[in-house]
Amino acid sequence: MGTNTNNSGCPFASKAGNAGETHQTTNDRDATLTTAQGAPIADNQNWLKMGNRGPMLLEDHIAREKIFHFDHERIPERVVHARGYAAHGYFETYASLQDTTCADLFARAGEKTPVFARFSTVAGNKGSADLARDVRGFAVKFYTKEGNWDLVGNNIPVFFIQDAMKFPDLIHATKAEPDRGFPQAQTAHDNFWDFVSLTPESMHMLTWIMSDRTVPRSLRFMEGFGVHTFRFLDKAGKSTYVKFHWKPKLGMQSVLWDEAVKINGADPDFHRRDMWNALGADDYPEWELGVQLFDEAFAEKFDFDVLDSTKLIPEEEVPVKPIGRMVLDRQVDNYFAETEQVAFCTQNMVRGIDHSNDPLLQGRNFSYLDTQTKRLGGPNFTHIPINAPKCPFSNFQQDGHMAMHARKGRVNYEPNSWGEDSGPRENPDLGFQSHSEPAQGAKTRHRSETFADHYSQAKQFYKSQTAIEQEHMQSAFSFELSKVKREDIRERMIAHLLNIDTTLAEKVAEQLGISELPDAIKPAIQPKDTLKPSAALSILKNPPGTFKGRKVGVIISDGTSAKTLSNVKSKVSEQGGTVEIIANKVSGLTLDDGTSVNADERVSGAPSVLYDAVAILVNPDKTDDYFSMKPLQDFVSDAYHHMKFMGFEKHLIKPIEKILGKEPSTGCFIVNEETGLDEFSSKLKELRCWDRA
Ligand code: HDE
Repeated sequence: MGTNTNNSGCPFASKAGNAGETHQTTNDRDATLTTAQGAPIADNQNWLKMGNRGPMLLEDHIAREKIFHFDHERIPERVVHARGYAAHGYFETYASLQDTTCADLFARAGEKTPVFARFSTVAGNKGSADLARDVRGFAVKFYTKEGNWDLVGNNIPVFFIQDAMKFPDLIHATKAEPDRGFPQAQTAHDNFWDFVSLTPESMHMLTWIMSDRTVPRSLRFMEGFGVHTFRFLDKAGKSTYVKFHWKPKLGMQSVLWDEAVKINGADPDFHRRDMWNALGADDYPEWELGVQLFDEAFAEKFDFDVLDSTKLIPEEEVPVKPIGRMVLDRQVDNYFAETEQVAFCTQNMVRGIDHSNDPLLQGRNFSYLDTQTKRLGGPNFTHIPINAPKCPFSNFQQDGHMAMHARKGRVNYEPNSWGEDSGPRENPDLGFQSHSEPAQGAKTRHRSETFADHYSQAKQFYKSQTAIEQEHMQSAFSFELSKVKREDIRERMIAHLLNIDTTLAEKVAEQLGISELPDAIKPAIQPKDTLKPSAALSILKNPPGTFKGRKVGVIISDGTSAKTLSNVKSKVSEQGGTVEIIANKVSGLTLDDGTSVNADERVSGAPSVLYDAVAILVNPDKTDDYFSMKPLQDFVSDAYHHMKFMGFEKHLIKPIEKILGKEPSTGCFIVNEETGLDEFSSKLKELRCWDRA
């Protein structure tokens, strides 16, 4: 391919516009730019004109085709979960589950099934920031040998509502208010809190979304849940109830709210960048898939209705049994083709897995197919490669928009009697079987009484958190409700919180300035005080015990000790983490031994909220320059107040003290070439120095 300016050698250059514009030309047919019809294009810079200065001619079919296609580049974004990020990988089965399910993907130990996993926020539009306080979608498409199975879950095990009928209201109330078109990606507004405070079944979910679960540090550090109760069916049709759990191998971790707010400004793509970089560095995220299995007898005895999606089954009551692992090991080739066009559907089921009568799940089974048809423009979205099964498939469906698979021959129906060319047939042995559940009753729009307890598990969730996590929840409720302008809505919420935990209600009321507590809302049925705290519900009670996948931000300057820098890098790497270099310029830094290094970021572009821990190795000669920079002062102050482990050289104590207004102490380490680094690096796996709080 040749690069010619329009004044030098390109045959069309003389006709072209601005001097200095670049025409990249070729003589190779295979490398030739063509129209969508395959016709070679000679000039991709200039619309056909009458004379050099116009007018432009509508007859230019090449320019019109280009612009027409551009005009149609967008498809409707998802109504919910618009902002998402996805990756390819595989699921590996640990052991045969054939005694419980005949699902083929679980039939053989070591079997690997390709997967595509998409993580998302719910409320924001496609361009919103990653660190919104929000539930994260956790959707996995398994391309099994017996068809696609989609497990379309969230990173929270319960949901806001019990019945699909209420979903449009929930989402309308959550998203931007219709008159003003804001707020974006936030529940901190009147409509949301008005709706949920009139919807007691939301209370359990509210405690989760006001917890640290909704500000994950990385998509790689969060759990996932199928939420609903599903069924496993064995070959004989015997049913076992199942709840699905994804457990991240790197453990759970969240950011503080103050960090989330600042990350959204500093790097709105924080989560997707983290995932992209991890995959690019062959640091593959991994989750274990676990199941809680139980039978009808347990379901009958359990305190709550297992068909109610606002309830969970504590792991202490039914342990999560690991059945396989998912490894994500490949970035997408094209974001639109894969991440945007992937069409998850809860009704994509395979033999051996079945729905339960959960009224939320059954409503979803209608919604997803409907939404994909609208979003992707017709019923043939399964022909798009990311949605197509990877196993053989064959049926008599035909035509429709963008049909890609056309059956050859005369037959497009069955039964038929066309012999060899007669097409596919039913297979009772391999085909999907529904659980043959007896059903009877009057048609009714009633909600079962077994769904009526809206507070007990909310109480249990709050009780299960550490004191730090409880404080975060109090602040989150106060933050959100302080953005609500109507006092009666705020008070209504306090009246609900009184049914969950008195201290929680009092603290939030105090932080909002409500001096007189309202009466508690009268519950439909009395909440239980007897549910035991469940450690599995807390993030901090389950520390990862590793720094793997995490990052230290290291500030250096000209003259920084090459040895100390290299030792910091190797110590962090021993802990499984990585280092990012930050300086006052991105290239041409010279260390004390004369070696030249580049930085990954400038100080002004890399606030400490982007890192899990920090080290500051600024040379004494450069200390005044660096410490007079406001971004550096914020870096230090935030790192300290966000309770990050900090390592710095001895001469930096004074300038740091000046910023903090006190001596840096707990969780701070004096490091140099020889000493301090072991102490600093061995602390990293604790992730945060909570003692400093
Ligand atoms: Fe969804 N949901 N949802 N949802 N949902 C969608 O489908 C819906 C619910 C979830 O990465 C939509 O493709 C209804 C629960 C995820 O592409 C839509 C109800 C859970 C994703 C839809 C629910 C989810 C969606 C929008 C109440 C957790 C993103 C675009 C009955 C278990 C999947 C689309 C992806 C997406 C409907 C409730 C998870 C409109 C009607 C509960 C992870 O079909």
